[in-house]
Amino acid sequence: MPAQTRTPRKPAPKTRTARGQAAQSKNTENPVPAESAAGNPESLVAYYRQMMLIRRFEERAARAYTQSLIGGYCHLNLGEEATVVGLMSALRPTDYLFTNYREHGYAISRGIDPNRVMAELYGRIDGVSKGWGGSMHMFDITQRLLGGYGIVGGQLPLATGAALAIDYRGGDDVVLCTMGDGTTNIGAFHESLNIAALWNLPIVFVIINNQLGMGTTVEKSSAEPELYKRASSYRMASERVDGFDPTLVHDAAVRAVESARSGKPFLLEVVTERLRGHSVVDPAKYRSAEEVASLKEFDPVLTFAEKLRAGGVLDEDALKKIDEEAMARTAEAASFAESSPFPEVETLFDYTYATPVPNDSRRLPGQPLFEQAPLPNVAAQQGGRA
Ligand SMILES: Cc1ncc(C[n+]2csc(CCOP(=O)(O)OP(=O)(O)O)c2C)c(N)n1
Repeated sequence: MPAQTRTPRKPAPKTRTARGQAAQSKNTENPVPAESAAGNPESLVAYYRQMMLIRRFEERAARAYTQSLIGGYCHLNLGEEATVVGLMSALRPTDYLFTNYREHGYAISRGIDPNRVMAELYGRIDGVSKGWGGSMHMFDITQRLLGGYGIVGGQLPLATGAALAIDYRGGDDVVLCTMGDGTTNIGAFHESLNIAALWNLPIVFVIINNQLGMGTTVEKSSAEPELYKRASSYRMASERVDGFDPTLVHDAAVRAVESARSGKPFLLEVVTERLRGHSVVDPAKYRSAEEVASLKEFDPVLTFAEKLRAGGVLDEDALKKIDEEAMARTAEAASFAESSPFPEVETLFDYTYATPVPNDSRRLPGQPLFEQAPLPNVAAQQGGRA
């Protein structure tokens, strides 16, 4: 089979949106009222500070991976900083968050100590998941981050179930569940949206449309590339928003969260761009040199800094200071991670099963514990071959 090649994308439009597509669109099937997108200077600076922290944190994570300080898979939010910060700023602390494996920035923006996020990447006991989850499986009940999932679409039915639990118990919390554009072609996407709409569950499904599922474009993989329109099949309200400006993302997320809180689930599509490969080990050869060069235009940290400078919110010195603080905070997180011990192998099963299971790879949950039964005789089952 010939190697799969990508159709070169059209030259970048000036509006920094999905190429050739409208930046902000609504599904008029079930519209919700619009709000002002204007941000006050303090929140603009807070957004920028968070974005810069995520940027420097992810760059440091990439470096640590190449130094073998981080193992396993590692997917970064580089290019998605405005999207992450805008979304997280719309949640109450008691709302719930489910994400895919690209979640470091969400964990930080949700309020989890960057030291613990970095320690998890390093696989150390002070990590968010005590070192057993790694990059893709962060879980922190205190901040209501319910994972971090490596199976594409795996988080959607679980998030829908969490929304059902909220509804069943009569609370007014909301679940926000993020996914990539590629995930909208997984069966669980359709099953989850269908049941959420039928049962009026308090959930916002968010498509982080970075326009690529590994190396495949949305246009090549989705018969309806305007992904927010898929909500129409379920008579669900939906909206597409420009993910390069945190204030636009924030306002759209507030509308979506309000809708969900009033019992109307919502599908929000945020159009963004990932600046590097699918994971840190992907050289992204499916991108042309021309496209790589054009990515600078889509860098939300640079473009938002320019907006703040032009609007007189921050001058050059203030911007530089925020960057230096982000670098120092990231360096602190890296040294914290490096000095944290690795977990003991004996604790491997402690966080895997709800019932106690001896840490013995020959046993399975449900098998009698300890002395009651002999271990399965693997050698005998294999006809005597050990
Ligand atoms: C069920 C399943 N199929 C395939 C994979 C391999 N896989 C990992 S990430 C990925 C692409 C997903 O792309 P998208 O949903 O757009 O998310 P993004 O990586 O852009 O955040 C695939 C196919 C997987 N992890 N799970």
